[in-house]
Amino acid sequence: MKPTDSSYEFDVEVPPHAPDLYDFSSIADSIEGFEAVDEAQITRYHDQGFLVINHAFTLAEVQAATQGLTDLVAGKNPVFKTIQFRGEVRDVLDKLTLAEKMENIRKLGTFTEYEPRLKAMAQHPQLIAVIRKLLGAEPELFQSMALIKPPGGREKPWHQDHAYFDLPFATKIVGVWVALQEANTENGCLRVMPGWHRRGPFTHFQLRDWQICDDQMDGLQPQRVAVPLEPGGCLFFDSFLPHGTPTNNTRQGREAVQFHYMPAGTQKVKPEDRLAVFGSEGKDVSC
Ligand SMILES: O=C(O)CCC(=O)C(=O)O
Repeated sequence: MKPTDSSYEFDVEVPPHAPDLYDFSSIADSIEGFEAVDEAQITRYHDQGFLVINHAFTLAEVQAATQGLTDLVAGKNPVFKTIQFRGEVRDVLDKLTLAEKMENIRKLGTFTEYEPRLKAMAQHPQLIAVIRKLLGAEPELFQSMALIKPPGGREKPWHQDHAYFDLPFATKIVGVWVALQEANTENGCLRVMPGWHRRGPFTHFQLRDWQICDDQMDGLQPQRVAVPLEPGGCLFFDSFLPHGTPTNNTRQGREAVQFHYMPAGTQKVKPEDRLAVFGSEGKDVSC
């Protein structure tokens, strides 16, 4: 691996978020294992915009996926370059050990075609069966990402995932966030706004990230729900569900992978079409 290769990406530094931006008032309900998904859970997903399953993946599956990520970072597949490191390590990357690199990664993207163990997780038959029910259509995986929040790892501001996708506004999309390490309320588990997927698209702004304005999410603690997960647990969520994660101010890392599925064969739209829905231009709004 040649870590200083210019094809790697580096994160930019952003100001800290308000200390109460991710305060929550309750913990999400959850069910045990893929087998527990019944009609009532599907109805609940459509109402709440999310579904939490504990122990969906076995520890062996989690370990295999984790090793797959580590091998990608170690350069075992030299073609794979979609890694975003923290900006602070830009000039010293080639001096870091593998463990140090792992501590300084923010994201890995689009990896399933480069790593069979991660592909196996994304194609897990029981996972796909749940998504098929949630979508009401044959699922097609169109995005994969590893979200690594080491100690000190930065926030992911409140946003709707659909605002990132050049896909028709009316397309149903299901995201799956799988914990590879414990994600708890302290080290940066997700926060969601139950039922808010039914409010449609929110205007996004390029601030600390491509995000919903903080002012719009202010004072909502009573409605915010935290989604702690043990390794192997996962969250299914609608692409219109506002969600975010705070800075990891603990000494405990938090690693996860995320997959997104659309109905098979969905055709892309132009970025301008997406921005007409989610962007602020021409809408007389500011943040
Ligand atoms: O894992 C995280 O910290 C946030 C991930 C997320 O919300 C996203 O990438 O859409």
